[in-house]
Amino acid sequence: MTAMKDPFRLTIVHPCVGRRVGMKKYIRTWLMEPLAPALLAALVPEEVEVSFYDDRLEPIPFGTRTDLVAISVETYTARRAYQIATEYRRRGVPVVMGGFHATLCPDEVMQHAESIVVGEAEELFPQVVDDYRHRTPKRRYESLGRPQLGVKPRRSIYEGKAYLPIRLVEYSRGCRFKCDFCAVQSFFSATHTHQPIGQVLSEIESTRDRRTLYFFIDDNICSDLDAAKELFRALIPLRIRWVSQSSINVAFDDEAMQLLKASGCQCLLIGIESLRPDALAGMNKSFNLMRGGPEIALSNLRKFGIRVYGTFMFGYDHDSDSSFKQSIEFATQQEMFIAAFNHVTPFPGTPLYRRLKFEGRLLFDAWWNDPGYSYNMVPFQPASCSPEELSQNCVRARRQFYSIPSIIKRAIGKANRADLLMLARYFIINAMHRSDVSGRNGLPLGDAAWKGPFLPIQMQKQSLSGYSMPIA
Ligand code: B12
Ligand code: SF4
Repeated sequence: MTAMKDPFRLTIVHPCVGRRVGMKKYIRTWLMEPLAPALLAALVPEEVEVSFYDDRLEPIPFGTRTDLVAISVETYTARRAYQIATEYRRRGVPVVMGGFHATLCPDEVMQHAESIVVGEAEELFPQVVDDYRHRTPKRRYESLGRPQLGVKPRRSIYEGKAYLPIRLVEYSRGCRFKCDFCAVQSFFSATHTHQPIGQVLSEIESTRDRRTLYFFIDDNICSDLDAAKELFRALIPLRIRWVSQSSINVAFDDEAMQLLKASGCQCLLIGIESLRPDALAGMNKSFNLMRGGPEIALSNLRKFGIRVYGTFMFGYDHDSDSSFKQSIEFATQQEMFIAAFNHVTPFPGTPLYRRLKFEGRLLFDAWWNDPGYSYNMVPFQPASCSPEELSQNCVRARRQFYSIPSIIKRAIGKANRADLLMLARYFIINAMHRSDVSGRNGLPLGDAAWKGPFLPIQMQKQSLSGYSMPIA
């Protein structure tokens, strides 16, 4: 009898943004099934044993034997990702990191992982795993172009985890616009690609049950309006309910609006950002003023019964105190289903970040990795107020918008109370966002109970697990 060959073990970890000491539950509205880990799991050969831990929902068993750990890193989750990587690397397990932050801030991320992947995983991750299996890993893997989309996520990795009842699917990635604050345009170099519609339909067919609400996580599902219409047409016979994110231009195309409605679109997140033309110009988003601007766009969306999740951003140089009042009033009058009121965030790799750095206005070397930084702190010097005022005004705006009188007022909106079930959903979702206002405020980045220091790559005397690893 021959002994069974030991399988290669891959552990995928999805980090949380952060955790207060003793915090029992994570931010409820963020708890959706993460797509990247399911895609990574789908990209490895069957004989590789895959485990998945979602740091937002469960403890990570660092002591369990594994050969390689793969971690997605976003800017807000970078600090926690480095803590998790340190735990594994202290135990001699190599770590590979990828995702937005790894792509936009590769030099920093390389200090915390044996290997990094810059760009999308589809063409590179199989190579990474293969190289680790053959003990010939590289420090950096980088894609030169955009991959073919359409890998079917391995959703079985979500089993037993208590996510919100929303199914994340994707049609396209990227966006053709170049808003100066947006990490998406930096990550995808303002390109937009989509997968074959047949693939999307089969993914929906294979994951649906009667109550499924689909979230097309496309950064801007209407970046290419013709391609979007093609998708909407194909969705009609499926009779599903779905939500997504879109630029405002869709509201001025009646054919697209009819197709949206007919295909089951329930709500679109629209980046209104600001009602001030000078602020919009500053962020390279003047297209929001097209054909009469947001007021006309939103009234057309209402006409077709499409609910709106409006997002606003404050702290551009032309903003003033009145911007908050004006935006809250606008969001309420426009009967927005939900809305977000955030301060401008300089994400590394964006034109905004470079500008603020050049102007000497960044208050931290790397706010996302600073133990003194927490969620809602403004990491730059605004032009017309203090960072603290800007942060407090954002929190106040959220409290006002999610106050009981405002929730009741907006419930009167025809689309929000389309039927009793929708009205119930409206109240539940608004209540969740209301409670998250305090939950998110001051949330530390990283686990506050974790004891450092990080284990940067240079500190390793020897390569881990016998790998021959070039040290940068
Ligand atoms: C859906 C979504 C959400 C959902 C949550 C989804 C979830 N599962 O929990 C909600 C609405 C709750 C949300 C919340 C937030 N989000 Co969000 N979100 C998205 C969105 C639109 C899609 C994410 C997704 O599933 N993408 C599809 C997957 C397949 O793509 P991907 O994750 O990039 O992975 C690919 C590559 O990056 C790479 N990759 C990723 N990980 C790894 C790991 C390894 C090892 C390898 C090899 C490769 C690799 O391969 C993958 C396949 O090619 C993205 C935009 C985007 N394009 O990704 C923003 C985005 C990730 N979010 C962002 C932000 C800022 C937030 C918030 C902080 C917002 C806020 N202020 O509250 C919170 C943080 C929540 C948290 N992290 O806990 C930013 C992050 C920017 C940055 N520089 O990091 C993005 C990019 C949006 C933007 N316009 O800038 N978000
Ligand atoms: S339209 Fe949206 S996704 Fe596109 S660049 Fe602007 S903010 Fe980013």
